[in-house]
Amino acid sequence: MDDGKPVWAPHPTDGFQLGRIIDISADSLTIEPLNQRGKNFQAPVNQVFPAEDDVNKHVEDNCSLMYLNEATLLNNVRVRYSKDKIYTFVANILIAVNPYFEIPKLYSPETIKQYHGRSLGTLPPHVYAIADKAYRDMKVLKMSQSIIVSGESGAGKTENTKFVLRYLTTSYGTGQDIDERIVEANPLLEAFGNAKTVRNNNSSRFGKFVEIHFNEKNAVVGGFVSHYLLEKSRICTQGQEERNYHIFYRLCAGAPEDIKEKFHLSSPDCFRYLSRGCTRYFSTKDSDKLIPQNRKSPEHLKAGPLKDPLLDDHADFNRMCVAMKKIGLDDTEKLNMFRVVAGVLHLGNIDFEEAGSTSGGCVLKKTCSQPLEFCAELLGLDEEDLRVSLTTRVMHTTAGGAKGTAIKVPLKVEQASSARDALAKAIYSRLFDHVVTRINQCFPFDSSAHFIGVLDIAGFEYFEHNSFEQFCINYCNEKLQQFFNERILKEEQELYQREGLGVNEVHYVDNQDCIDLVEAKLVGVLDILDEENRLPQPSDQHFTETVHGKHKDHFRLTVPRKSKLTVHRNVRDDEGFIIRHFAGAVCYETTRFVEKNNDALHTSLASLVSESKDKFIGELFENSNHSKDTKQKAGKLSFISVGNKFKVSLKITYFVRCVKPNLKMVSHHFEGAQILSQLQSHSFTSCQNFILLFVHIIISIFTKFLSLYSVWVPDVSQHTCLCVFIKGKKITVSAKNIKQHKSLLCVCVCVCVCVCVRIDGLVKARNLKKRMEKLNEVVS
Ligand code: AOV
Ligand code: MG
Repeated sequence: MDDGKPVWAPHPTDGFQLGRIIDISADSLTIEPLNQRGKNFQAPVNQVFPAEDDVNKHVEDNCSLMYLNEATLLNNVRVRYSKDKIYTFVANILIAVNPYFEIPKLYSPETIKQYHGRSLGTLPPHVYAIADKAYRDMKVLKMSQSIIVSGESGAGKTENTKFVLRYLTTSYGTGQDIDERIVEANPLLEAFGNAKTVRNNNSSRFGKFVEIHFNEKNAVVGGFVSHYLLEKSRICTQGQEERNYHIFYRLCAGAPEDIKEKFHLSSPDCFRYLSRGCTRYFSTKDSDKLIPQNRKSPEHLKAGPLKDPLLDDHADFNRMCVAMKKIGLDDTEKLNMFRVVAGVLHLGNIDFEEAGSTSGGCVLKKTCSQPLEFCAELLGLDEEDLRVSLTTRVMHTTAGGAKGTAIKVPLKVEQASSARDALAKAIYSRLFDHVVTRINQCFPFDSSAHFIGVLDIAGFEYFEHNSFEQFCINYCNEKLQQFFNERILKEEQELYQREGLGVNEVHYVDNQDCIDLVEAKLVGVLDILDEENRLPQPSDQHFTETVHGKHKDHFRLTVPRKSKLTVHRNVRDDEGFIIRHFAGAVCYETTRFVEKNNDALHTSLASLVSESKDKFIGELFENSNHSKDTKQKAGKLSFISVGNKFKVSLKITYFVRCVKPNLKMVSHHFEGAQILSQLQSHSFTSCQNFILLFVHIIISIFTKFLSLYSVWVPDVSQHTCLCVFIKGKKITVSAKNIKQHKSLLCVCVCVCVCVCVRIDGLVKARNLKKRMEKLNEVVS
């Protein structure tokens, strides 16, 4: 690098900048930036990388770069992004940069047709290429496949998941209803499970694993959606500038007048559960009426208090209704769902005040008789029973170990408010379960041979204030990263070792310790939190102290105030902790952790709703797969069940790693440094098979030299990689027989005179014939 050639050196905002080495000391280099002559700076040796000869040139697969390193990878992605080429391969892993605008024709039906049956590498990188590869492998290997879409919040996971589903159903469906239904289920799922956050206007607040099932003839026969970890706290409170689930606003904005009247709906401003994010409530002396006080930007003021200028709730409501119809839901079912949503809104408006008697209990505020009436009406409950169940709790005296008489214990204002919120969360989350169950009933299948599963979870998140929700989401992402590490890095290296290949060990950060910190039995944060919930007087402070006490010198856990990694330097150690995740350190404030971990419904409220006069409500509580788990287990169990599904049944996995180009959520803006940190946490540069890369480079040179054929990408995850044809005879060059021949030379000689194709054997005979003819010409 020191012969005057350009190098990439670190840059604070762009990630890397081009420069020239002008001096070398023991551990650092002096670099002169190419575009700012004389403004020399020092850079550590291990952070300076060789640049490609032509930095404006881009390649479809990063493995085709002459020098593959963090900087050239970032530059390649940057150059491609500037030309609206958002997809790039790293072997068979796909990087997808969110363009934040619709790229013409990128997902058109014609493009879908183009990718049909085409091997990876024959066409420009695309999420369709990954989908087709998964399909062809399922067909050839007769094994189910999975595609994992990952990336931070707003990176494009959900959009890419939808493209995969659309591709598979369009290309390999039978043209029947079922294909459309699988795709149309998304607007409905998103209406109930997505919300606007500061990182994404349509952020998924639940994880999903969508399976597309195929029959023996490899045609789509049906689908199945598993969901987990719906963010329940959002139903009652939202962070500043964030919203509740879309459905609430859409219903208020778009429902026809007669329905609005029937469900007593009006503007979102009138509902406590919808206004936490955008408005602040205060009570005046003369009236207890809740008055929304707007504290948003002029843009928001123009749009109306709770109308988000970026979202069209009215149009989205209509779009959702069309989707409901398409998947086969009738009007009664639709209205049932809307009625429950409205019921939850009215429930949220019920407020309490001290009873003023010696009992220490509370009563409903006088202004709340209407919300109580509406809520009871919509949920099929008796008004008086609801009032009593919200303000008291039934306890049984125990006499000699036997259950004694039931007594009603009055609840304090805060306790009654918590009981109300717990009821709202229980009702809404069961409604969400029901939506998913109904969706699954819309694309049933009797039997299936295999399936392709696509995983889309809520992405890694870090806000100014991070709470229990971010803790759960980031824990899931940590598990996913571990799966990626194991699948791509660990297994690959073990394979090289088994086969005696002298490939240098690739270093990567194993995050098992971070996962143990969260989920280990007894000492893990989740178990400590559960234990805290079991105490007679649980407290966030005691929980936090226990966490710090049990993990005093843990590398992954630190006390906030000592940290330089976060803006929360003044958070006290009994108020939070910092966890060093694979994607960065996050400071969690533990206030309300205990409460959020405990969604327990008082027995009186639970039995009240399960005995509702309304059949639909009764069924929600009867059929819910929550059964007795009124307590949220931080998603631990549900995530593991999805995780196990990968580990046990799906050996072959494809990765689409989504990248968010900027925090402003705008198009054509590439923030190099923050993209680099996303790419680093994906560990791309370390996951190559170096030998195959070498062979690949040689092939590139010769194919270029002979102007023969396009270059085929070696398949890193499957160690057999290339096929070589000489006069019609196929020679397979795999990691294994490279070792057998004990010489790379023979491979290179073969490569000089032949065309290589991937071992997957899916190259079309037609293409092959043409190639062979040309090849014969060259050979002769
Ligand atoms: P996420 O799923 O990764 O975030 P989304 O898939 O919801 O992110 O993408 C966020 C927004 O980016 C979308 O609403 C689109 O406006 C835009 N977008 C993403 N991909 C594309 C694309 N290929 N073409 C055009 N626009 C796109 V989260 O659910 O918050 O983790 O939790
Ligand atoms: Mg999403």
